[in-house]
Amino acid sequence: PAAPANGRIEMQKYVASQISAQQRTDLLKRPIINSTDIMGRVAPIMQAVRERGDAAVLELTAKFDRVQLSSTVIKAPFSPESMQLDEKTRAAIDQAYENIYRFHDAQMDRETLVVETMPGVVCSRFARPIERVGLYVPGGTAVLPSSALMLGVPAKVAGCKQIVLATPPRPDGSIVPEVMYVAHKVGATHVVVAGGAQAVAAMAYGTETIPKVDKICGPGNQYVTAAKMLAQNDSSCLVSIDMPAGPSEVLVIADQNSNAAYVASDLLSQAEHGADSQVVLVASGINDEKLAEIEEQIHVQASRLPRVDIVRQSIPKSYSLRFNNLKESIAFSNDYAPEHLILHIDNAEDLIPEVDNAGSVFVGAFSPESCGDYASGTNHTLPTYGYSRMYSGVNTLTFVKHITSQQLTADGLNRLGDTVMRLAEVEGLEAHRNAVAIRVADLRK
Ligand code: HSO
Ligand code: ZN
Repeated sequence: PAAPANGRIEMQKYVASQISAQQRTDLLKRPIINSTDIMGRVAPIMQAVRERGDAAVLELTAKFDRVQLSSTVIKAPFSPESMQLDEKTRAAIDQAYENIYRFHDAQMDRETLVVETMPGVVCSRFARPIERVGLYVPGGTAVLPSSALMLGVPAKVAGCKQIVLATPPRPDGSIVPEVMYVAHKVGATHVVVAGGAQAVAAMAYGTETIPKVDKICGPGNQYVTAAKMLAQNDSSCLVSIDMPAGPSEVLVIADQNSNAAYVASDLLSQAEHGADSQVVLVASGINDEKLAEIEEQIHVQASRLPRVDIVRQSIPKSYSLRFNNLKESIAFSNDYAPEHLILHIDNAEDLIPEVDNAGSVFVGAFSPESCGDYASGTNHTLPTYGYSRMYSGVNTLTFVKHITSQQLTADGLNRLGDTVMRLAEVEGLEAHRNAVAIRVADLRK
């Protein structure tokens, strides 16, 4: 849709009772990502890195980032000069690190689960870190040390042995000191000085200097996402990924009592991420004046933002949708399955039991998404595009796998034997039956 001629920065407006079922379905959809086109462009990049390693990474970095480097990787320990920060920045990163560490440390699965399913039959489950992980930290229009924290801290807590962090270089070929400092704090073993599909390929296949990893996590643009998906589908490199990532999004539920300025500020904090950011205002039982107040705040606050040019693109693609009550509002939110859900309503915590789908929930007027984006402790690498229906955000368990085990006593095998033998018979797998029969025969002599 075209921007309004009067230059106002405003969302589209819908009223739930006045839209068709088809319109409702359309509002729930995210813009279609043309993945075949992108895959077609990414596949040759992956192939080049797979076949020619570092040389290809250096060429692609020269081509896409316009930086001619002589090496693709910085190994730990990182030099103090590479992570020099002013005191305020360092203190902010330290505090964020502490909170994120606390919350993710509490998620770690350190105890073995042991269940005696029947006498003499003991089943267990225990966690082990994924040994080598690749963390993709985007560059582009913003410097993102927060993404380095959100990926690096859980990897560290999980106990991953090799933590490889990849991020594109600045024009002078260096990595921003904030990201280097975080890499140091989380115990990264390597920083790959590359971005885009080439960085993903390098971590998936390994090069002469970049170690191959077992799992690649982190947000990124469409090329990075396509590269992660191609790598995951290529059994020759045996790598998994966290989740498919789309543009960042927020859904705010506001009512008649909400503070219009706060609501607008939250919508804009998401809208400034990119022209493709998805921003939805679900207005529950709001009158015309209140909605107008929020709209005015969006325009006024947006106009003052340094990234107003981005917001001018994302806000007109966004919309507000009015419902008569909270019940309908939350039902819509659950159908939309947002990455971030902000509950700008009184007693917001009472609504949590009704939340079925969301990456992360921000409860009440004093819980802006910004806190979760940076420093409260929760992770900001969250499922977008409606994937919060079935995916969790990145967490400590993203970096571990679970191993199960069992131990049967002779008595346990004797008790369970007939069941296993019968099921093996049903499946026509005689060797299976025999593995039990050969033992049970001895026990029953
Ligand atoms: N809202 C973004 C995360 C982020 N915000 C990073 C600021 N820096 C996606 O969840
Ligand atoms: Zn954000």
